Amino acid sequence: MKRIKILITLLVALLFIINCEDSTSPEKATDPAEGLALIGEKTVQNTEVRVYSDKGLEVGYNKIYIKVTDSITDKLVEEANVSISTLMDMGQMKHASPYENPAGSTAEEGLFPCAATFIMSGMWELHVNVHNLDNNDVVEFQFDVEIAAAGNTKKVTGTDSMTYFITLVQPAAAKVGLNDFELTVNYQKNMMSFPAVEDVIVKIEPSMPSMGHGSPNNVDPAHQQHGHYMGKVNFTMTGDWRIDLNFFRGDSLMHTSYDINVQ
Ligand SMILES: [Cu+2]
Repeated sequence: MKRIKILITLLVALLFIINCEDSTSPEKATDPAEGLALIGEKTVQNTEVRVYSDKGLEVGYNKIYIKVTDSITDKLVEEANVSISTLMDMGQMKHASPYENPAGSTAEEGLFPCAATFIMSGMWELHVNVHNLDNNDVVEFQFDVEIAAAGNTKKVTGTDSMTYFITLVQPAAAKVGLNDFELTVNYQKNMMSFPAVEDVIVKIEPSMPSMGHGSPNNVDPAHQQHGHYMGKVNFTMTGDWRIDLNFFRGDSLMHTSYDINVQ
């Protein structure tokens, strides 16, 4: 009996110690970029920038996370005006691509979220501009990044003769059943500007060409914000599916399709 009492006392003491250690441990115990892929890191003046993505960069929609650190104090900077831009130098000509900047000047869970839609594979420049509101540094970073080939972005000419870029964002890994379906739509205003298209009607039609059937309960992608369209796609069995997408602005504007293997 005495032994059990001692044991309980020890256990309570141990729990108390663990609790104490927890409450006094440094607040930045976990790296906000944990689990992300590091694309590049550079320091200019007293500001260090680290660029991350979910995995490597490829043709299509890439979420990009910018981590800003004061290189003198080694403290995370959570107040900054961060913006990115993209550039591909093809010799005779240069062009940019669609990209998205953080909504505000406060970091979200320690990082500044951006996105870049690379429209072709090869070497690109990723430019990051930071106005560090902690130390007032205004710095510009250039990262040379290699973009892997992938089939997520389609270049389509509309019936209005404009060039559009349609990018499949979701599903990243298609499964049997109802999947979230997300597209981005941009148009090429000029070589450096690819604004979001927010006013088109999208009709989705999945089918299994090898078996000659479609599926019920699909939801046409509707515009949310910044050229993102969200809907649902229903894959009723595994195998090779085709998703036909028709775009309308009044009259028919354009068509594209994606071939998706459902595991
Ligand atoms: Cu190019």
